[in-house]
Amino acid sequence: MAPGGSVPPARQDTVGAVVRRAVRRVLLPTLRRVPSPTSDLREWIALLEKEGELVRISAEVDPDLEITEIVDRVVKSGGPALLFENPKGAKHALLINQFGTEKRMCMAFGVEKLDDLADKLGEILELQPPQGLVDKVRSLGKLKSIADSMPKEVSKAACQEVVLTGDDVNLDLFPIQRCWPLDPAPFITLPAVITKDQATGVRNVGMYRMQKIDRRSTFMHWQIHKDGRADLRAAPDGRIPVAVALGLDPVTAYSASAPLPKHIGELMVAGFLKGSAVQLVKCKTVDLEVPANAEIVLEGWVDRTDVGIEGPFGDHTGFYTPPEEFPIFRISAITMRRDAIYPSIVVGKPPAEDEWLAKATERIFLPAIRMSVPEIVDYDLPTAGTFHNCVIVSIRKSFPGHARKVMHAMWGLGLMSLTKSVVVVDEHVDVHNYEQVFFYVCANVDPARDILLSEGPIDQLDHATTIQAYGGKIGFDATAKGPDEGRREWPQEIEMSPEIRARVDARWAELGLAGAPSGPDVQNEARARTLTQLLRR
Ligand SMILES: Cc1cc2nc3c(=O)[nH]c(=O)nc-3n(C[C@H](O)[C@H](O)[C@H](O)COP(=O)(O)O)c2cc1C
Ligand SMILES: [Mn+2]
Repeated sequence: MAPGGSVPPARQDTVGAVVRRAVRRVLLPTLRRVPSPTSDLREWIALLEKEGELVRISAEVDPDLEITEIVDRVVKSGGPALLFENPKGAKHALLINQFGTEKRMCMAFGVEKLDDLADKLGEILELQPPQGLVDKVRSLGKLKSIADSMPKEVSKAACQEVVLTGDDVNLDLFPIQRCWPLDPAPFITLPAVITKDQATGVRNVGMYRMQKIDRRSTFMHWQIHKDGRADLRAAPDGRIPVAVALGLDPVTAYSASAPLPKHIGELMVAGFLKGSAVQLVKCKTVDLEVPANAEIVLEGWVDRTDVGIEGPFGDHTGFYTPPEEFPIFRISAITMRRDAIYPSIVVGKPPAEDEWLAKATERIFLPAIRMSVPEIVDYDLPTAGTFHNCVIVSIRKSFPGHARKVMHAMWGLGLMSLTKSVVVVDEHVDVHNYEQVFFYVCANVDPARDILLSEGPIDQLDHATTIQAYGGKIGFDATAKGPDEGRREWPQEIEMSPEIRARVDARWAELGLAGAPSGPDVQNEARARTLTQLLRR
């Protein structure tokens, strides 16, 4: 390096680096600021429209099967949200496919990528006793954001502009879809169903399909492992009040589908993810509170002895779930906004719109899973595995049998316990790169040694098990095994040396191969991406 000159080269670099860092950290985020989560469905629709992510359809379209066929084509081609303004036979518009792409899911949460959600939650979960003043102030800020997330009660709400009771209660007002040809009736598919534990008063919110029976009643599809079902089971007099909120802001709607432990409030998590508390208003005919920003609210009762045969229903498993006994929801009031918009979703053979609800859950729950199983680096629930059929997990392996420990942990963790198969790989494997995972499963597994068969609770919707909701589990240990696990010497994986890679990188332009990938990693990544995209389309 030549000595002299007015500014020493090292100093110049440092100033340049500082400026570059400032631009990257301060200016760029301001320029491409992602909009914050929206406060209600109408603001969300306006945002979608502004961003070219929503198409209004004014032609009359039939909620009986026809909407499904249109939406299925749009979802599978990565198309926009749809607002059907004239559904046949109904008084209200229908919004669908609001969650159907990764981009819209990120818009809903006001993040650039879904992984940012994990970072946000991880910061809170990993709160440590603060060291020093700066740390204390930062921790206080985080604690305040939790306190500010608790739902708040308000006295007036748009969702009660119209109140219908008695004979005026009429589900025929809404464009409830019959989704698939063998469905016996229309189903409400995107509800936030609110109940309370009668003993503790703890509120639960869950998303459970509701088959329409008549103008004033539906089934309530509370599966046996779910919190809503537990609230009914525990009711001292066998009946509980129920409120159903339809047409929420997208984050609160998502929170109803989140598999949280029973004592953790879905609406608190929604408030935290939104950055503002969910506002609640008291119901008119039952002792419950509902999100004030809802478009439509159904109030009523469910009684353990008041049951009927629900289904079949074309489900997210890709099959029809067979008819089965479920409780009936008797509606005592419908409250709503004037010109309320009815929200819907169609599930079916994957990929469907619910894929991105599941992917949001996968990312949001990573830090929580790491709290119990810290050796987990990352995990992936393949869409084709319909949430509960398969989980791929990468671990920092540090003792014999470690992969099996993680399999058992997954089978013991909340609703993850329902998963049928667990694939465990080493930390350097990209769990989202299915081709890479397949390589390690094929290469590293000795089927006589590395497969763990077990049994346990299985998702109630699973049709493959002999007994409903109980069956087999399989674990694949695709990690490297060495002498510490009593195996012969494990071979080394092939890798080019860093020096040669750097040399070829430096010479790439000279070779006249410009435009081609400049190294094996880039190459593999590019191939993996196309494969993942194919799987997701
Ligand atoms: C679109 C959609 C439909 C769903 N339908 C049902 C259903 O009919 N019954 C059910 O038990 N779970 C259903 N789920 C899953 C539950 O919403 C999920 O397990 C949630 O954690 C339940 O809340 P809980 O844990 O408070 O019971 C559905 C999820 C989605 C995304
Ligand atoms: Mn719950």
